[in-house]
Amino acid sequence: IIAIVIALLTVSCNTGGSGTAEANYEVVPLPNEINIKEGIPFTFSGSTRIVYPEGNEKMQRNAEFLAEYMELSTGIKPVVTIDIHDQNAVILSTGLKNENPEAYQITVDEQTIRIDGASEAAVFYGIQTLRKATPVEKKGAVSYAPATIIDAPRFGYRGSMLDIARHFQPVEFVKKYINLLALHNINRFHWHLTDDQGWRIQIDAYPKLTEVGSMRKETVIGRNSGGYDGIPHGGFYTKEELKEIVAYAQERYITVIPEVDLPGHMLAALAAYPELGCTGGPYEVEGSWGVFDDVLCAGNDSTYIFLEAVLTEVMEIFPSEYIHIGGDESPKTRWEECPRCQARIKELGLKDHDGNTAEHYLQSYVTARMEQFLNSHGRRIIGWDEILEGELAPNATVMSWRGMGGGIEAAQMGHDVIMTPTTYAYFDYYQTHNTEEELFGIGGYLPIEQVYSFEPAPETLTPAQRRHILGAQANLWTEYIKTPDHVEYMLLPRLAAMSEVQWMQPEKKDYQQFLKRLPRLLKLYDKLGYNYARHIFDVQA
Ligand code: TNX
Repeated sequence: IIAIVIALLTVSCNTGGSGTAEANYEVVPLPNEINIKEGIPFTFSGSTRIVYPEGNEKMQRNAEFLAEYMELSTGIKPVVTIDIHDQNAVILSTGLKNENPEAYQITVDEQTIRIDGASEAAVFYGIQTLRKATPVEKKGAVSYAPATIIDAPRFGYRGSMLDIARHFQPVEFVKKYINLLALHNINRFHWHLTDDQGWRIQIDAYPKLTEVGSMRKETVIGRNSGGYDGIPHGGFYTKEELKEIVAYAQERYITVIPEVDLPGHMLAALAAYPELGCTGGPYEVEGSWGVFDDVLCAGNDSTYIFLEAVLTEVMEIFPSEYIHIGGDESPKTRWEECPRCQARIKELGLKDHDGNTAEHYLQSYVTARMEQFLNSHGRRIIGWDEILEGELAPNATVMSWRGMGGGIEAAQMGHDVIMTPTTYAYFDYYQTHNTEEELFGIGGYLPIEQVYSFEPAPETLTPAQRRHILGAQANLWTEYIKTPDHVEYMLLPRLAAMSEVQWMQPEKKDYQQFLKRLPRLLKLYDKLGYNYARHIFDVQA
């Protein structure tokens, strides 16, 4: 019944303020301002041209993206040109003056649609809006009501994290995933590339990382319960493939932020190079899930040589300012037992204090040392909120996942923060109370309405502290998620809700209105071949 109501609302919404025009500017995420004007609509047809400024390669690519999108939705592929047309044209320009580099404006009249952005990226978001406003169910010409749309994102960091360490995904799917981020105006792809269950990135200085560390063995029978599949999994990306993906994302104004999770979650690397662990091994690439005691040995000089070599190659592949160094869930058990770690603790003068043990401060030492190394190469670090334990590295950005507390504390200390708390942003949690879903969720319950209600910059912070909240991110861990289809299912449509959290001003957010806009986006998912949780509205009520 609810699905029918939503469908009816969509039909009636199609005219929502847009006269008789077919396009509907009320897309996801909803633009800041949509002013519909009186007058004759613009008609997109077989003779419409897309005009971009001469000599701007990015704008040419933007024009080609729009042409592709229009072809997919309408069956008409418009001509892309630098020739000036003031009739029957979609005109792209970077002429908008705005202090927000991602701000754009769309102006529609009978003759033209103009998309003016404050940057090429901004024009790209205008193109996404136009594309989502265009109906997909009919072939041929489309009419657009005269209007002015004024839009800019709330947050500069709009992220989505994908874990391909637990289950590897092919390059082609990673590209499809990047296109999905683009559709939701997401501009950061946090890529979790290493973990206990797999090392997925080619490193020339340490070839066994991928030779040994990229393949996990069949899970031992008996441990094989609660969703472990007992099947060996493997795969890694070559440098060429990684660079290709970085470029592919860049064309879509998405920065890839690589994560090398250290010093914990390192069993795949330890299996390849046992001398990096405190006990010397032997170790195995983990076949089950959890938090494991064997971590990089902070007492070994070889650990630091290893990390610097790995990060050097990571920097060669990934031009992003940020490198994510993980830092989460790193037990101190081995360090407590290890004479070399204890010697280093002594040498550094680390002591138990303020509720932290000397071993916590040893992890802070590892993090700060890596930060210093990356800073000296012009990069910055992000770490999970565990890096707050002990002493926070001086320039670190904190990714708050165990609730918002870590992020609030870091912002109060003047550090930048990305909010990604489990309660709103963990898309490995299930979406509905449905047996099958619960089986594949990692445990928690996260319905789309809760994602929508997420406020990343709490009022408890002062305005100056709130400015340290750079943005929000959805995280998809893939312990139980093997196939591309399943990845898409977990993301959609919750990513649509997250995109409104990331993009819209909070006072304009309205869950009921979002539900009315959503069905048209779902049609686009269908058209683009994305799988999504179709049934959530039937069950949720
Ligand atoms: C905690 S979130 C982890 C991951 C797991 C996830 C499962 C974080 C920094 N660490 O290793 O995959 O929980 O929800």
